Amino acid sequence: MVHIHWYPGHIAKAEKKLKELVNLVDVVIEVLDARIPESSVYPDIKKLLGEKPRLIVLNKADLADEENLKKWINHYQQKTGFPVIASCASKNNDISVIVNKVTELSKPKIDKLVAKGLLTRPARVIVVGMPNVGKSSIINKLIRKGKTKVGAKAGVTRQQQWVRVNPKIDLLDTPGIIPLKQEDQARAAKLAMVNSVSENAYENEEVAKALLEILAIKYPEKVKNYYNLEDEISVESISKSRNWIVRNSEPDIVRTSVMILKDFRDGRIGKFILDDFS
Ligand SMILES: Nc1nc2c(ncn2[C@@H]2O[C@H](COP(=O)(O)OP(=O)(O)OP(=O)(O)O)[C@@H](O)[C@H]2O)c(=O)[nH]1
Ligand SMILES: [Mg+2]
Repeated sequence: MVHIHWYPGHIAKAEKKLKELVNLVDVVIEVLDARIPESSVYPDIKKLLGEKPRLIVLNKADLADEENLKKWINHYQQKTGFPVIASCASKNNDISVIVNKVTELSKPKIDKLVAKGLLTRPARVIVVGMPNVGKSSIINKLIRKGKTKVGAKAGVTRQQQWVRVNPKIDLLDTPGIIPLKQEDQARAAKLAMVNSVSENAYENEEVAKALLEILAIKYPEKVKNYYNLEDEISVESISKSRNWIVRNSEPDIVRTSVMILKDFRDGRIGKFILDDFS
């Protein structure tokens, strides 16, 4: 069993800060890790965002099982009613899709302002997500598209840096980092597998073992091929196949666990999705 240690005090603070940021915007870009489309969702996202329009971005799609990802995209579109897209840092064409979807999502709000007799203005947007899912990569791509920084806005409580992506979109230049609260330990373990959890919060050996247990059920052939395994998929068998042995002919579990996690995170073993539809 994997144990992930959270820090409740930090979580309460992070939640408050995130709420403040979300209050400044019209549209939220929610970034999830495509390898764990369910486990990278913030459990309290509905409470946090209310009815605020949301674009769901399944990032790191280059590391995810493509066929399965399509199913997840449909699933989330139906479940949430919001647009859902896949993206990855190495491609630039997904940025125009993000820009178009965000413009569409903000239109009702902007139209409402105009209907009230107010001046039209660009939609205000923030990118939120769990640690390490790729928020900064997406922000940077959007900013490169826009380039012009606009000053801190008047009338907001905190001085924030906004960037004009185009005449219709202002982006908050700070990612909203979702606090790492996850009471469900199985989901928390998956967050650790994709490197979304600080390394101090878990043991590599436990997380690597749990990862192999999932892969052995969902993608056994890929793991066997990559590590040249005959039959059994385990940290021990991989350690032996690599000939990583310590004193007394014991498999080097520590070193092998670190390697397995790195191989998985770098996409070397294959493209995977670890979650199941719930
Ligand atoms: N393979 C792959 N790696 C990605 C992708 N997007 C981001 N990364 C990598 O993932 C790591 C984290 O990306 P960031 O953009 O810094 O993520 P973040 O959400 O801003 O992270 P925090 O600010 O720490 O919460 C970096 O090493 C990126 O290079 C992607 O689409 N595919
Ligand atoms: Mg970042």
